[in-house]
Amino acid sequence: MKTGTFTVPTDLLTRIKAAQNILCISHVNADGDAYGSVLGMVWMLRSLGKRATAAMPDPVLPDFGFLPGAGEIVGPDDTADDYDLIICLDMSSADRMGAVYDEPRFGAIPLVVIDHHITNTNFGVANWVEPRCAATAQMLVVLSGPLGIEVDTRLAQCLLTGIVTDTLCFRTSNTTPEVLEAAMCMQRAGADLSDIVRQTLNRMPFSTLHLWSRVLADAHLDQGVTWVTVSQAQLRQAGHEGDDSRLNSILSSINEADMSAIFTEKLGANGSPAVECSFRAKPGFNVGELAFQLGGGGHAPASGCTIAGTLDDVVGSVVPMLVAERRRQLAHTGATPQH
Ligand SMILES: [Mn+2]
Repeated sequence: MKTGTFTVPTDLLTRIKAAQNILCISHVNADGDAYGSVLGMVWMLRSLGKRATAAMPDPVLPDFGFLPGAGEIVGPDDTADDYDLIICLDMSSADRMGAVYDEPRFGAIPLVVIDHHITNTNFGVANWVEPRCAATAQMLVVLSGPLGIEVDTRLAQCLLTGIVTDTLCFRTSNTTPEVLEAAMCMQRAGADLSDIVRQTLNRMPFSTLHLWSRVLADAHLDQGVTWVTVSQAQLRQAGHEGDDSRLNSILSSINEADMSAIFTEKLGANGSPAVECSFRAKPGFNVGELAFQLGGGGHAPASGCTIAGTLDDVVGSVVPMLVAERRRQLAHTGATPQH
């Protein structure tokens, strides 16, 4: 398996090899790479004879129930307190662990980070952050080399799912030859590519179609930025739960826009209004920095943040920032409009 392009930090390898009972955590609002990498890590550790537990802050989404081990993922109330290592996967900052990180019980346990987000805050005692990888699952394909792991079908299925979902099936601009090599290795090891694509990208409930029909009817386009809002009332009417990255794909395919945004109304922890912002940028443009400035994170082509306030307030302040940011990037970075 070719892993020469990337180097796994020695301190991370040493800690993983020494640990015997490991908690693997991924992030709130989990996506395919979160599930694929947290379960992949568990399968890797178990194949080395270690005890490993996968934990996620939110209940497992039914869409990812097909992943080997998905039924074993525990929530915040079902973790133990005798782990000797915590591995955080696909997480750019500690707060992304949500309620699953129980500081009083876990504060003294060494915590390491494996992630591909360029905005990672390096919050572990050992951090492997590799923004050249398109998915955390791709990093685990690399990690399987120095750990001496023979990839079986279960592990391959988990890791290829992370790669397929984060690259939208090899369509994102960060789909390098190394991504394809990692995917090829997983397919050779038994992962079912067409099944993964069908399970993750090529299916949706009718409630999604219903929601999109309402949301897209009120889509906006202004100076190269397109956006939609999703209210709690619209989600309720459509009987729709949670987020949908495919709506991002639709918006980011609009000819006349270089940047796009989805503003989803949320209720904050204390009942006060908040808005989840999800940004996309065409090649040559960058929405990662803006999300970071607004307290979120992500990459140049895709990023997000959550801002306190009503839908109207947040849209009213953030859309002008996107418009200004696009104009600045057109002027200073040589980015060219994509239309
Ligand atoms: Mn990822």
